[in-house]
Formats: sequence, C-alpha cells, structure tokens
Amino acid sequence: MYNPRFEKDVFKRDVRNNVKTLFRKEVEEATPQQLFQAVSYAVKEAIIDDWLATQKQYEKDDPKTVYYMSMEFLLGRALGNNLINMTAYKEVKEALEEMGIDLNVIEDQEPDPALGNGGLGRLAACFLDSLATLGYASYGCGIRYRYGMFKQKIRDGYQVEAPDNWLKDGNPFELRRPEYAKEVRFGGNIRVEYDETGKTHFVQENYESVMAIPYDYPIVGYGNHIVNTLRIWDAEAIVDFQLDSFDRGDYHKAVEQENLAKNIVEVLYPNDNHIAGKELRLKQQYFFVSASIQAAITKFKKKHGDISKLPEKVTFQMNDTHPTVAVAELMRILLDEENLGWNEAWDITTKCCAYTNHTIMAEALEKWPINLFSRLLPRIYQIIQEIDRRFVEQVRAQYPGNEEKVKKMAILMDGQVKMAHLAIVAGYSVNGVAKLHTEILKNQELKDFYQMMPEKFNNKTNGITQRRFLMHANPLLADWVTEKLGTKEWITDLSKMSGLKEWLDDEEALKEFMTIKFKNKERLAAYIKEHNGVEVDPRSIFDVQVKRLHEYKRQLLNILHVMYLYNQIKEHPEMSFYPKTYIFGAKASAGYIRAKEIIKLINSVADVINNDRSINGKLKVVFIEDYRVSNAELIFAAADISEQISTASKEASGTGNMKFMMNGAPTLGTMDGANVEIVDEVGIDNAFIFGLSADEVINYEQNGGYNPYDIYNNDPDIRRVVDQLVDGTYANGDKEMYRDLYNSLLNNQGGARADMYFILKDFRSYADAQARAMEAYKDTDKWAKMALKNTACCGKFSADRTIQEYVDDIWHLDHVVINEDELEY
Ligand code: H53
Repeated sequence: MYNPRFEKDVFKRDVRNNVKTLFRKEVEEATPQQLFQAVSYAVKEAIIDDWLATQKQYEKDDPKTVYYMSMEFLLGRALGNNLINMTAYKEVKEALEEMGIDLNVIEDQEPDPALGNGGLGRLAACFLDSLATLGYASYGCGIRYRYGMFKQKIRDGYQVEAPDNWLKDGNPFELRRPEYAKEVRFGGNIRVEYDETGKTHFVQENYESVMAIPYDYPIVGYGNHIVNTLRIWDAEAIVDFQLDSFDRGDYHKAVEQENLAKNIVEVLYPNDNHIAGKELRLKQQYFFVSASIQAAITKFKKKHGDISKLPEKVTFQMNDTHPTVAVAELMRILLDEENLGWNEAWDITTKCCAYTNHTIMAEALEKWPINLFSRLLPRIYQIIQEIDRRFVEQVRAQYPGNEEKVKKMAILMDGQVKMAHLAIVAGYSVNGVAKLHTEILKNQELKDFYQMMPEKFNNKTNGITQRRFLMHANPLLADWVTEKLGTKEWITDLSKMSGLKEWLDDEEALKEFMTIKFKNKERLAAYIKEHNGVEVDPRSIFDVQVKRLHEYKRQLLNILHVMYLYNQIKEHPEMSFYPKTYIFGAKASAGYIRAKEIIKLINSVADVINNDRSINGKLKVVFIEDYRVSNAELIFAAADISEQISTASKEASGTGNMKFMMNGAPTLGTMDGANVEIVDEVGIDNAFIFGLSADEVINYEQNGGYNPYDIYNNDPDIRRVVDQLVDGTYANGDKEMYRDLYNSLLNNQGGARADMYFILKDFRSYADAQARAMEAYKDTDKWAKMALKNTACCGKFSADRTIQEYVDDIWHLDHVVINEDELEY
C-alpha cells in the first residue's frame, strides 16, 4: 500500500516541522514525549487522508453500518499499531533511525489508553481492527473517560491504585467534533399531552441535562486505506456560567449540570465481570447510548429520510448488558420524536438491536432497582414497562397457567429491571462467545428464553487481532512466519498459519523458532529486571498467568501449587526439577478484598522463594506490576506455558489463551471457554488439560457443592500448603493475614460454599498437569514441535474470522473497497 507521506524524506521533514511548530524546538532538543507527539501528528496526517477517502466511499456506496456499543474499548497504544496497519512501520522506523530516533523508545512514550478492564474491552478493540481490515462500515461507540483503568503499584506486596491521567499530554490521534454534539436528559417527570388529533405526547420536564461531545479516533484497517471511527463521548454542561447575570435558581441549576457533566465521564468503573450497581454507572450507560443512537439516527435520516428503512442500513450490537438501555432509547426516539406507533417502532427496534452475552457469573448480570431506574430515566422506564407488559402477555399465552415462567422471564420482577431479559426480548440475535459458553446459555442460564425463541441464539467464538498480537508484539516471529510461509497473507488470513505445519519435522526450523522464543524471553527478563528488580533466567520455563484477578480464574490455585513445589524442592533437594519462573500479572478491582489478598499472597510467596538461596534459583516467582496491553505484548511473546485454569464453566471464552497460542505457548488449562476449541484445533497432546469438566462443576453446584475436608484430611501435601496460609510461613509469622483465604477454601461462609471454585478438588490434577508440562519441556525437540504446532493451529482464533461470522449471520454488512488508484494524494 502506497502513501507518499511515508516517503522517508517527506516523513522526516514532517516530523521536523511538527517539533518546530508544536514545541519551538529542533529535533535534537526535543524530549522523547515531544518526539512522540511530533511523530504521531505526522502519522495522523497520513491517516486523515484515508479517513476522508473512506468517508467519501461510504457516502457513495451507502453500506449498512454496525454500531458496536460498548462501555469499554481497551485499545492499547495507537502509534505502533497504526503504522503497522498503514504498512509503514519499517519505513518509519528506518527514517527515524536516520534522525537518531529509536521508534521503540518513542512508542514507549505513549500512555496506554486503558478505557476498559479486561477481556470484554479488549475484544471490542480487536473487533474494530478486524472490521476496518475486512472493509466493513462501523462505529465503535463508547465513553471518553477522563481517567481510564487505574495504574497499579505494588507496595509492600499490596496493590495500590493510582489514577490514570492518560490525557495529560493531550492525545494526538483524537479529533474533537463539537458540531455533532447531542443533548442527553436525566430525571424530572413525564407530562402527558394530547394534540388536536387526540394523539398522546410524552413530555419530559424538570430534567437535568448534559451535552455529549464526540471525540473521534481513527481505526485503521490493514493495508486497505479504510479508516473507521471509534466515537467516544465527553460530557459538558449545557449552561455556561455567566456570573454577572444569574438568578439564584439558575445558578444552582448551572452548578448541578456542571457537576453532572464532570462526574459522568470522570472514571471507568474498575470492575470486570462484577457489577457494583451504582447510580453513576447507569448514568454513564444512558449517556453514551443516548448520544450514540441519536447520532446514528441523525446520520441515517440525513441520507434516507424514511425511518422505517432503518434496519436495512443500521444495526446496533450491544456488548454485554451494559448498553441495553439502547433498546428503550431507540423506542423513545421512534415513538416520541418520529411519532411512530408502538408496533411499527417495535418492529424497527427488534430488527436493529442484537446482544452479546459474555458471562454466566451471577454477579455480572445487571439488574437495576426499579426506584433508582425510574427516577433517573422516567420515560425510558415507562417504555420498558410497556415492553415488559406485552412480553409477559406473550409468555402467558405460550405457557398458560405457568406463573413460574413469568417470574423467571419477566423484565421487571422483584423490584428490579433485568437488563439481560430486556436485551433478549428486544434483540434479533443473542450470541455467546465460545461454543461451550453458548451451550451453557442455551441449556442452563437462559434455558427458558432459548426454549421460547431458539432462532435468536447463536455462537460466535471470540478471536484476537494478529496485527497487534503477533506482528506488533512479536516482530521476530512475525518475520519468521512470513519467511517460512513465503507470503504475508497470514496478516489478513490467519488460516494460512496452517502452512507452518510443514516445518514441524524440520530440525533447523524448530531451532530457529525456539531461538526466537529465547530472544523474547531475554526481552521480558530485561523488562522484569528494570521494573521489578528481579533477576530471572531466560533459560528457565516461563509459566505465565496474566489476566484480571478473579476467584474464578484461580490465581490462588496457581500460587498454592507454587507453594507445594517449593515444599517439594526443600524436602527433596535431589529431585529432578527443571528451573521454572512463575509469572503473574493481574489487577484486582479496587473494592475486591479477597482478590487483593491473593495479590499480597503471590508477592509474599515470591519474596520468600526468590530470597531462598538454598534452592539454587530453581524456582522464581514474579508479579509484574500494572499489567496492561503494552506489557502484555512482551509477555505473550515470551511465554512457554499459558495458564488458563478457570473453574470449568466460568470463563465464557478467554482471549488471552488465544494470544499465547499464537505466540507458541501451549495451554495448561481446564476444559473451559475457548480452551475447548483450542484443544480441538491443536490436539489434546499439545496441551496440558486437567480438572473437573463444566458438567461436573455444574452438577456439584446443583447438589450443594462438595466437602473440601475430604481432601484436606486425606492429602498431606495439600493440607500442608493450606495450613501454610495460617502458620505465618508467608506472613512473617502473622497467622491471621491469610485466614480469610484459608477459610474460603475450607468453610462455608454465609451464602458462599466452601471452596466455591473447586481449588482443592482440582489441585492434584493440576499438579499432575504441571508435572507433565515439565517433563515435556525437558525434551527440547518435542517441546519445540508442540510450541510450533500451537502457532500453526491458531488460524481459527483471528478476530477476522469472528467478525466475518457476525457479518454473515447477524449484521449482513456490505463489503467496501477503496481503489488505491482513485486516491487523491
Ligand atoms: O469477556 C471476554 C471473555 C471472558 C469474559 C469477559 C468479560 C469481561 O471482561 C467483563 C464482563 C463480562 O461479562 C465478561 O470474562 O471470558 O473472553 C470477551 O468475551
């Protein structure tokens, strides 16, 4: 793909000019941050050309557009990724080198835009990348949080949160678009009016409102000149202060609106897979949903006029239940602003909205107290009441006399608004994110809905973008793959990776593959030394678990097993043991106390083990501070073993598992989420599988759990590690520090069953899988083959494949092509 702005001399001149105009400096005097800005603005100029060209093409082709509605977009840094997708990374790297500038250093200046928590937000970012790359018109719709995911510091082994002021130096890639601002209203009351024809109108009065101001981010497709838009909304007060001309009432109103605007977009809620139920969160949801839907309708009407055609050109995908008010907001606009009748409005809405479910965890399914909801969104609540009334009528008609069904399925029940039910009733599609997950939805969690409307349910197994997680994260491997395949096609067609299977028996190729892994391990070791001050040996096995901290993800199982290994080494110093480095990275929600205890435990165990010279460095434990997209890229590339050890049935899909696989790390995991499909692709012999199956877990749960004392009393090794939680071994003699963890494993507590996540139940089988992995690693050739097999079999897990399935089965978008010859540079 050609772009004259990336010709070396042109680009160098642009960077120099930018340094001059932005900072009144010469390149030689500029700080790395200033250089980052100057380089980014030069790249942005090139992007803008394609952005305009894309817009023109869309104007001309008038393709159907998906609005991907999401509270979270965990983008990661933009500069490197944009260069890769503009196919200019290498040229720019060289041009900068000629100016004495190291692109890696410049990239490191970019704050990591962390407008998301974990898997759900990162998935949204991967999807935008794939949509642009495949040439589909799309908008990401979200919130421009002033503060993203907090920065994690580890102090004395504890997690400490610091604000993430990611916008403090400005953001070169964003574009403020005040001309597309929309008003969003909260609270007040609804007055009913009748016009001269007798028609009813609903008028919201005494409300507070804010202005939603969009900021557009370019989403660059790979090598195709397509640039889509991520539109995230900032909030501003509507009434500007005019201190000389206010009366008392206005002043108060102005202050309130100012505060409302400031608060709404202030900060991302740092919960993953857990809902805190705060009013401000509902405000955030309605704020960005209302602004986005209004904008979509304005855009549609400008071109088409006839609103009844909306489903032909527009589809709204709701990423989890968070944006589900979209359904009622669209109804409100169609009823109150477009003056359609209920049936017509409902017909349009149910052809435009689709819902993705990402979890079966009860604490993540959103429910809002009716009194809070109806006070904040009075008109939206009225509409939901009517949707519910009609739906319940339908349930009663289909299941006469079955009030149990009504109770289980109603949208409004027990004083709550159940957002998932609203999404399912109004959505034309309901999808899970991995085969197993979708089956569990159909047969357990959403069984009643599946029985009533089976045609809505479908699976879309998640995927990841190879542009970021292989090309950018692991350039050495990316180049090697291209060389071995003799083509770059894998960059946009990951199924091509299967061509690597030809090299599985080629000793030379396997050696090269493992040399690349080793270099990546050296790179990570240097990062760990710099950021953690811990020396790790790149020749040891890098066994990695990086993901949000959650009990169901069972970091506790991992660290208890490390404690067990340490006991073994101490007791049997002569035993055969391949040196291992256990690497953790995880943020805990600020209010999730037990998750924070687990972080402290990991750090305490690390402290004891890393400082015990008697074990000759056989075992090391590292907790990487502030796990985020940018260091994740280094970590995936360097991993030997991918820990995916959630309690079966709990992890809807997982996407980290795919990133490790792509980078040649076999999975050590349970048959959960997409692990099941990874094993299908790579073969059971190229993974280390252990633990209860999802069916077994669900069966135990339905029968009140199991008794962990049966294990504790009969397995001395397990008893020993559990006891070490309360004998002070890892707490400087303090026997109470980990008492809560100890109790969580052994005793029922209030509503929570003892060992809810089956850690002790799965322990032996986990230890066995760990031992198998170590044995396998000792056989270097065999290991290399297994690792390469993982890379070779990752084809299915591209987000390109996932998006194509969404397009074919749900969205039915039109493919758009930009003809390079027609570009006017
Ligand atoms: O979404 C990922 C899945 C993962 C699931 C995660 C997720 C969140 O990150 C937050 C809320 C939620 O309901 C689900 O836990 O298994 O891979 C993307 O689908």
